[in-house]
Amino acid sequence: MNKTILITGATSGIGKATAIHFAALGARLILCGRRQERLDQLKEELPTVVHTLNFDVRDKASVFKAIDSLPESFKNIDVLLNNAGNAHGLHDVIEANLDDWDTMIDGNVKGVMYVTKAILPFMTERKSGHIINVGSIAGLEVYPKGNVYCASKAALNAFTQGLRIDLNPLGIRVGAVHPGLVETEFSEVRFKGDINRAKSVYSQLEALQAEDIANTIAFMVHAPKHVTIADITVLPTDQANATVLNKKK
Ligand code: NDP
Ligand code: 8X3
Repeated sequence: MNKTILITGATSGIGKATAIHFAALGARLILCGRRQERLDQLKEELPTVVHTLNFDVRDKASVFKAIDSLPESFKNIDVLLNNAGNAHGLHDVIEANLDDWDTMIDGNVKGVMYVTKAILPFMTERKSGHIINVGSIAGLEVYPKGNVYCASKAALNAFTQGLRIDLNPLGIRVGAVHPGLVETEFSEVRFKGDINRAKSVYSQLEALQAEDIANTIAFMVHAPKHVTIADITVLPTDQANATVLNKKK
């Protein structure tokens, strides 16, 4: 596959599974995250050309510095996968922690904006490119105690639609995938390392695996150039919407 793909949040879960998927197809990968040891391990293990970038998407200066540091041979980015993000906490607005709110808005919303803005010139110059944002069912429906995480993904959904409008004259494709429950490190992060609570989110049902979303992203990327998959919502069969789950007793 003759494409250069930049993936944020490649050290875990959906981003890592997508990196593995495209590496097997021979794509050139730019893998981003904050855990350098995991980036190094992926670079060593993946059967393709990999360049790693270590930055926090919330840090505007670091984002632009990292993208600026890309070698010329990696600057023709064909696909940007804005995947980095997490939920932090699950509390009603009275109990919720303001630092968690800042982390989610800064990472899930502003982080995507910074990375997109830093990479856009490579796409606008060539009038070519594909941006895929990882939203969530949480951005389409609000659930109890989801307040700011849901707001962050709803904002990302609006940003995705705005990007598609603004980049339409340039032929740059923009789409979003909105997963339901995917068994990754997501809930471990949300519950601040409480592994048992994290596991219980995915117990008594068959959750999506990160590879399921990687396959969906690949479907979006492989669509012919005149086809934009604007939105895909992917749920486990055991999940009907943001709140209705078929948990087996
Ligand atoms: P993981 O926790 O497994 O992966 C999150 C990834 O994002 C990690 O690679 C992490 O890398 C990176 N990341 C998080 N914060 C930052 C930051 N501030 N700067 C740079 N990188 C960051 O979770 P998932 O794979 O599940 O999550 C990926 C995306 O999918 C997220 O946007 C999430 O909201 C979304 N999503 C997840 C669902 C789920 O049920 N799991 C469902 C719907 C959407 P590192 O820590 O190394 O920086
Ligand atoms: C992740 C899915 O339902 O845990 O975005 O918010 S959910």
